[in-house]
Amino acid sequence: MYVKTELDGNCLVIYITNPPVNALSQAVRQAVVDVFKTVETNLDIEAVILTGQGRFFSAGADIKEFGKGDLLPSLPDVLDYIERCRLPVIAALPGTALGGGLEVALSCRYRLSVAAAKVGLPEVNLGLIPGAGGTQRLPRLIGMKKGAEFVTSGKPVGAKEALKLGIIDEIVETDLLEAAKAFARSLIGTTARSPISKMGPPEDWDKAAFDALMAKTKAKARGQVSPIAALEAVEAACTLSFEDGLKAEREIFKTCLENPQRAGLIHAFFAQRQAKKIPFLEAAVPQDVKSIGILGAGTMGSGIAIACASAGYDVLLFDAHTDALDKGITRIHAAFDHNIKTGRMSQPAAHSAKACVTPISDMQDLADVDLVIEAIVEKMDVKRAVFEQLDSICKSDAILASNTSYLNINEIAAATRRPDRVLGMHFFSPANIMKLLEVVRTEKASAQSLATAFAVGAKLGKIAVLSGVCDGFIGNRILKTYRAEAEFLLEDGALPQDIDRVMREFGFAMGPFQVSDLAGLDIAWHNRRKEDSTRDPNARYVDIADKLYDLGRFGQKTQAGWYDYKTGDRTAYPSPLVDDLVIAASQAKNITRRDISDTEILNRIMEAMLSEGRAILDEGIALKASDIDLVMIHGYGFPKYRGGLMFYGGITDK
Ligand code: T1G
Repeated sequence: MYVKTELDGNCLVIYITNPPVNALSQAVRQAVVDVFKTVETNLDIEAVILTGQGRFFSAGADIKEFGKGDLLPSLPDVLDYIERCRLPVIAALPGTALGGGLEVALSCRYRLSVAAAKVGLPEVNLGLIPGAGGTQRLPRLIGMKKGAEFVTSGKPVGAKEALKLGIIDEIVETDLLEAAKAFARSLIGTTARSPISKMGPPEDWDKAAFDALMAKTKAKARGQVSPIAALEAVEAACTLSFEDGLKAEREIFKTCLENPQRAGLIHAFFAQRQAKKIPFLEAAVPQDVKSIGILGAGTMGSGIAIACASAGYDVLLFDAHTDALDKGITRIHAAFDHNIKTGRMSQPAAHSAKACVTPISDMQDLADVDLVIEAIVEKMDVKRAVFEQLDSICKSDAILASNTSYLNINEIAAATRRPDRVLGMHFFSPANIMKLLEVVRTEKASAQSLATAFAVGAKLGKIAVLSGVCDGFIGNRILKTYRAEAEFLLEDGALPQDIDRVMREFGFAMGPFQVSDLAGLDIAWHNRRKEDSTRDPNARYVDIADKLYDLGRFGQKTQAGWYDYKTGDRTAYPSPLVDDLVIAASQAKNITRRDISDTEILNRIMEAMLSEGRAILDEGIALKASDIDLVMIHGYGFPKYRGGLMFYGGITDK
């Protein structure tokens, strides 16, 4: 099929038909070219509309084809047929047009869309740039600045914004195709407007502004190539003829195609869609969840409440301490007010989300909630007691989830008479921002309970990954090895600022010691004390962080930790005191310090994490290597363009 056509009198409607998203595969491209060849010869056709079957116009090129060589006709070839057609082609967008999908629409003479349509050029998210004229046509249509923003951010805009920018010509509130046919017929016998390719270069071209934008983009890219490449293509649109600009774009596109970052980012794209495909959950029907009880109004609990209320759930926020509850509600309202200020949320949306959150101080009020998410103190005895209470308060089919970051949820489940409905939903702070959610599968959790947690995670806009029960589940367990190896490297000869620099150059936003200073050395110290009784006495233990704690150096909060800080300045300054402490620690263990290369730093840290990732796979804690990649990317800042920890280590799902 790939393309369906309908001749309504003198008007030909061409439907791109490649479910589920009308990806522009080679077969689709060939079919479109074939149709346009007939348009050239069939003179009964006096108007042409190009649209998409279903809820998408097109999600762009078929991502599965990348890396498989040139499959002709190329998309630019297809756009040539559309743009050179003897009749002006009208694009009718029944929904989203992304990447090559928008490029197809831009090669049409006019663009009509439904109000719900979105348009964007997300190629940079795949390590690519628009490769079919998007970087040349869009800046001509909407200007250099707006065009550059489109291609470097990869963010789509809605129909209203697209209309304002001039990307679409009309938002149709009635029947899209009827309106498009009427529009197309109105052009018969008239001189339609010139194609975008005949428009002059962007009128707002400004070399200085462009250079400033390039500098900003480079700083933000943290080693990712595609946003910078996309800007270079936009510069070609501003300084070269359309034909030469198209050639420049194609060369830049091919360079990105060959860059390993493209494979990494596309791996991460498909990994995200594979994570929710869990064989033993396929037949499970998630329970309906409308109301969620959240226990604990601290940072995590209020963050989870913000996420749930933003998704439209009714939220009962419980805390045993009134002042904590008040603080939690204040934090929640402040977050929604901030969302209004930053334009993340409309005023009505933020106000209705605020109204979804009801503070309660009596657990009995949780009797009718569909799901409880517990986010109280990380103490097993307290959690077990609370779950026992919940078990007697909540309705029999309510699911009870713990947000614990490492405690054994099987033990928590054992405190209830409903272990089939007890599981983990491990959010990452700040829970209303971080995308990752580890759904922790206890021994007795039912498929329906797990499917319900995944469904809630999807509605929250989270990337949910299934984890088994172990200390630290997937992410924190790997993070522990990362931190341990970093501290071994300190004793062996490196300094915190060396290690952090290497990890930032690899693509992390921050190195492990900067992260520690942000998270608080006191929290980590308390966690280590809890492990003292069970720690293997023969395991290598580095006590430098303990010494920092003893000195009251808890990190940014005390303006001193692994680094020194100045008031009002979050810059991490290497600390001579810490360097001395590190050197003394090596001496105390008779370790002869040596120069450690950047390569050794990176390889030892990566190998420590990979070894733990392999163990997590072998133990079945994670179902797939790509799940581990998602956890490290979306929970711990592993650079997405490297595809994630396991992909970087050459370990992929069979
Ligand atoms: N190619 C191939 N498969 C795709 C696809 C694509 N472009 N987009 C989605 N899919 C699959 C996806 O893997 C999943 O498969 C199913 O469709 C539903 O997707 C030349 C070079 C459109 C917003 O980057 O952002 O054009 O798991 O679960 O949540 O210049 O899909 O069912 O087997 O995500 O409703 C640029 C990528 C390509 C858009 C829909 N385009 N897609 O979200 O469904 S490069 C993109 C998305 C390009 C040109 C350049 C989203 C969506 P399965 P889904 P959704």
